[in-house]
Amino acid sequence: MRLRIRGVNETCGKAGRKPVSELAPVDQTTYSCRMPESKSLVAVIMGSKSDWETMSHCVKTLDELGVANEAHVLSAHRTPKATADFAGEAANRGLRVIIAAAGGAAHLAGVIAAHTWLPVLGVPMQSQALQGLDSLLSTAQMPAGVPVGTLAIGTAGAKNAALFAASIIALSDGEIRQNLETFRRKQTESVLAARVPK
Ligand code: RP5
Repeated sequence: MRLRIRGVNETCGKAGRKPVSELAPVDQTTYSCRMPESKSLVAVIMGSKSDWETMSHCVKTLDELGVANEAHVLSAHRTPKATADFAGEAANRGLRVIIAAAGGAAHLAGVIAAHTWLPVLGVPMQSQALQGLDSLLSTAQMPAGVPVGTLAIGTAGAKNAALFAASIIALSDGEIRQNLETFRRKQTESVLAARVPK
């Protein structure tokens, strides 16, 4: 028996409903954001401007380490075409690592990773509903084949994503390697210099 699939222009359900062909057309504008050539080695992408407070720590750390970077708001679900375009062009623009931060059903890092061979580091944002556990699982639990290197939830993850990206860049950049080593040395010194009241 052959199944008959209802055509899109057929009415279904209540009498008097307009066929789809008579309805106002859906706006199918696709938005893209072509990026200029840049000297950035790392791109920091966040799903919403509301992620900036956390991700500013990532950018600050990259700046401290002397890693040329750029930051953009792009969303896997609110700007899907622009996100795919960005990821698809990233390697040719000279980017070497992409850091992607999102909260909730956080598929941004995975979607970006699907469109580029560059290493993608995911930073789960602390969500209101589940304190970031939702973001962590949806960023980390990528099925085999398209990896996302996932960091900790929130500010710690934002800073560590910058340090991890710098380590990747340092494999082929002596200046960044020195900056990273200096960062580690100062961090060690400040911990050893710490004094408690007792
Ligand atoms: C995600 O949804 C964003 O990455 C953000 O963490 C979260 C909430 O976004 P807003 O509703 O604050 O724009 O896409």
